[in-house]
Amino acid sequence: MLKLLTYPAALGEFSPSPFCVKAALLLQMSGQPWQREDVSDPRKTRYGKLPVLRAGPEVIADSDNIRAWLEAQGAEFDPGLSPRDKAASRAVIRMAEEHMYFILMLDRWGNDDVWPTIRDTYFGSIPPVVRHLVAGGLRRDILKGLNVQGLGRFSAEDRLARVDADLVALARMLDGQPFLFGSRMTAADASVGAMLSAMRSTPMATPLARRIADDGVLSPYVDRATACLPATG
Ligand SMILES: N[C@@H](CCC(=O)N[C@@H](CS)C(=O)NCC(=O)O)C(=O)O
Repeated sequence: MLKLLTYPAALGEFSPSPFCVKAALLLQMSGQPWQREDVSDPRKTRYGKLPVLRAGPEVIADSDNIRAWLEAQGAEFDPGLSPRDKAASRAVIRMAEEHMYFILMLDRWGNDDVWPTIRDTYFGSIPPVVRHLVAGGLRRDILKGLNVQGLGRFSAEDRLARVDADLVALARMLDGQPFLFGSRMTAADASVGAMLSAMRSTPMATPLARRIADDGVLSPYVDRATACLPATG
């Protein structure tokens, strides 16, 4: 049985990590039986990150590698898509994972109002004094990385304006159809649905979370894209 190593369920999500949610969606779409295995500390994994898939003796780290592995086993995530649509799918996936993701990180780790909830949710198993030290150090490292990436230098308002253009583009792509490329869920929906779902679940109803929750196209889309996931209990 395939095992998905994922961060535990939190914030009402299968996992607070959009990449773990993406991997879970790809597994569901592949039709292969799988189970979750909750991991809180990713440091011993190949890239020090989650998700990781265990398939017998094989260990596949990184959600894109998990996708490639499932495809090598016969899964088809984009059936019927033209070469042009497949190219657009690749671009949309990168927009979600390499732009929207950093906006999400800043909404969670860079917002002083949200941070205490994130800290106590992600690191709740660590006793309070150590938790504050460990989580605070990690937060500093993450914010340093986001500063180098560049979006960390934007104000919250400027970030929201920047990501709003992505959200408008996604809503236009969805225009009148259930999923990004038509009536069937494809690989792009696993990435984009997971990212929007994570953004919508950020506690304290940040302006970004509200922006998605209140969007008459995007919010029902998130529900559709994540509907096949096992209940978080
Ligand atoms: N490119 C990776 C990204 C995975 C990723 O960034 N995972 C984050 C959680 S959303 C993580 O485990 N971060 C731990 C760390 O950086 O220390 C993928 O697609 O799987």
